[in-house]
Amino acid sequence: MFRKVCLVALLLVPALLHAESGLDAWLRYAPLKQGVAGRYPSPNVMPGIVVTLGTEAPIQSAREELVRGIRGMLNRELRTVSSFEGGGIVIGTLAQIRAAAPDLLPAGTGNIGADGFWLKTFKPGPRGNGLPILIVAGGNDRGVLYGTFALLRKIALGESITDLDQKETPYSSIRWVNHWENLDGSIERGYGGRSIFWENGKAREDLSRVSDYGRLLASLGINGTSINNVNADARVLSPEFLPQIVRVAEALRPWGVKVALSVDFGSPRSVGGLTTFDPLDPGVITYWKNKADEIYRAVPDLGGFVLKADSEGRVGPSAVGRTHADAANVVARALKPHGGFFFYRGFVYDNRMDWRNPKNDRARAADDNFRSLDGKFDDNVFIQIKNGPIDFQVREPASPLFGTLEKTNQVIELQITQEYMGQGRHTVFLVPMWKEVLDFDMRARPGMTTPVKALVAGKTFGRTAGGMIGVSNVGLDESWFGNHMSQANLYGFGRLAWNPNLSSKQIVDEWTRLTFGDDPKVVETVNSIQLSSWRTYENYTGPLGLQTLTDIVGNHYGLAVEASERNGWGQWHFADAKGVGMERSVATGTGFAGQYRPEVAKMYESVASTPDDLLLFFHHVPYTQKLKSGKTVIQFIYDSHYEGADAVVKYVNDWKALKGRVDDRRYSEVLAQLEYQAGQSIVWRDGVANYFFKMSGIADAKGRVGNYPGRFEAESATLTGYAVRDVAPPEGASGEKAVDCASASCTAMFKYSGESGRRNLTVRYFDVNNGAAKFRVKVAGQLVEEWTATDRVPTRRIDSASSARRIIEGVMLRPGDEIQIEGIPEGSETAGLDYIEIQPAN
Ligand code: GCW
Repeated sequence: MFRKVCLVALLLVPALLHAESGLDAWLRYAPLKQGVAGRYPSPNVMPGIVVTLGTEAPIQSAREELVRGIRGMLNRELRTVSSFEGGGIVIGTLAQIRAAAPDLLPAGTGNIGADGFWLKTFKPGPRGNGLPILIVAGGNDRGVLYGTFALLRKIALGESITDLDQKETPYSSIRWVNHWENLDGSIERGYGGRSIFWENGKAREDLSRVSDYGRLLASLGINGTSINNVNADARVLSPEFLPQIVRVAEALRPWGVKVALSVDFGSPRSVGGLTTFDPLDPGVITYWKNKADEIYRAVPDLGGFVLKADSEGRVGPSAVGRTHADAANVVARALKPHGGFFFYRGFVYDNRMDWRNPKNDRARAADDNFRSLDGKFDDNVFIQIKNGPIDFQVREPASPLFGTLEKTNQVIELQITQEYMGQGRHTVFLVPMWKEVLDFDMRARPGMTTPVKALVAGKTFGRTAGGMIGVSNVGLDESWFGNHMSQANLYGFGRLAWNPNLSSKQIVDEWTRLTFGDDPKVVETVNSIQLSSWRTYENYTGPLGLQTLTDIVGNHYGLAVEASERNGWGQWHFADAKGVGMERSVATGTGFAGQYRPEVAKMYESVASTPDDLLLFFHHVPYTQKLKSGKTVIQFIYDSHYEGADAVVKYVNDWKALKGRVDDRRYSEVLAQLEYQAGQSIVWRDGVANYFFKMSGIADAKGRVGNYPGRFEAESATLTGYAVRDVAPPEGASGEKAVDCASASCTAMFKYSGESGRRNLTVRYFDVNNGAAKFRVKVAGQLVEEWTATDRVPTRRIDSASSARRIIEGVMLRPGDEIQIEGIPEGSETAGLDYIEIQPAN
């Protein structure tokens, strides 16, 4: 009997609970539950045959995907045929379907735009030999692939496919990702491991991950990708390298994804054997022409080039006295005969600006650089503009340049990789942020709404093309981003690029169901974490338009409120004893607000009409300035940081309630990530709040800042071997100090003086990435916990980024007990300690 029960129990264990790596992301095709699978009976609703018209690679991929998806979700094997005989799923371009079955889709039954698709069911009838016909028609071969993924998504979401008549065309034609990957396999601002494209200066031997990635991209309708860093290695243009590009292009071609190259503007001189890179020099013109011809001979469907010029040390036309238009057009003309596009990045600025000049403002740079050139660019040039005027900060206004350019093509650049957003260690769902920018009305044409999405798609001023580019930077990790939850950003980017009118809620809901299944509790929890996560991150980092407050001259990850100040990088917030914020009005500031069209400029010009969320981006105000809510700026800074940190604690608890509802592996990986984030959010909360407390001298009305019940600083413990040291910047450690150990082993001893009982003991220590120190915690002589600090956060110093915590639950403590922490350094890790906290156990 017992064995029988076990057997039945085993059979009932849902496939869901098996460990999942995240590799298939939202394309898992997990078996549908019986009730849901019953919506697709064969052959009446879901035919058992797939008729593939057309031999183009993307159409072949579509067929394979369909077979794979139906096998996974419905456990059925589709029969594949290549000519139309009767009922079945028919996949092909509209033209191919018309030719094969002229009476099914007579001419005049409507067209489908490029990359678009039409899903249409025909009821059983003579044409289908009494069986239904389900067509997946594409405007082109890519459209067939996109339609197939749309059909599979419907089934994965349990939606009806019985009366389909759904036509979709993408909102814009350019839906690309960029990769900042170096040829040695490292990735600039990548958090999911090494490059899927490159290793040791060549394309990887095994490009299967590139093909997996192409599949993910195609499922979203993404049709192009650049494959090397915009801080470009000139070697990509060398003849020897060409075969490497060919290989990557081959891996992506079946998925309808074109490749593009980031180029170095200095190439004519650095690798082309010329003495100059002046774009008007005849030799340089010929260089670019010959180069384009040569590359297109090897990769005829290359998407084009991307260029970062005159920015962060990259050479550009300014070095030879030419304009961005001169530079862009010469390269664009070389690409033009091949149908190639040239993406000229709008991220042009001076990183050596004098911070003492109150008129200087990095935010002005893009508009200052490109405004006078509007109309001077060829029609295959696109100015690629970051969403905000600075650099992917936690909140920025939309770049004014979107509203300025009328006679020039543009695309928006969004950052999927979370450079300033917790780098895959914090869950931050960026779709709500992107939507805020995409929906922002730039008031660029009288009498019209002109949201950024319409401007960048070229709709507002009738440009021929436009769209969205996302900096993706996935890596070899099975989760692609180093965090399962971060996959939602790539998904969301792709869905928005296809249709920016989708809501954040709709996007995340699809993603969650596809990624984690349709258990309502899972769906609700994951959706709510994702949808609130950007605000949460903003709350515990830099709210009110302060920007992220991270270490902008270092890892862009840890907390360093003043890293932005008194240097040339121009991300200043000018916090001083009296107030904070950068004055960017026309009347008394840098004039940045005046770069917007009049109605928007007027809104940002005054404190009264600037939205609270951007107040400190546009204005320098006293800490006592009242916000629209009636709260003062300083109190808002305090409150938001506590709210943010509390929210992450709630994420952890909410996630824990999903145990057994999500497969074990992803359950524990996401839990570890959220617990880490909760710990870091406290570091941020305390660091930022204390910084502003110290600066303003204004106490927290709720008495929390500087007052931490149950916290005992390591520097106040009885130390053996450990030495007290200042931490830089000071807000990186509680009490601005830490202890570290220069010998083989050190101890910090705390004497417990509270009441007897079980307590949770939190040890806040430092885990740098160049060593693996050990820690041992003893209470009254008994070992209660030991661990090794092996995390790999991006820092080698004792600072906020290396701040880590260990929570030891339910430790029995009696008055007089000694709590002893022993640190054993290893490598360059000095077993640093910040504090312990003793809290009642739940
Ligand atoms: O924000 C900066 C990043 C750089 C990046 C640059 C850019 C590729 O920190 O790593 O360089 O933006 O967008 O060009």
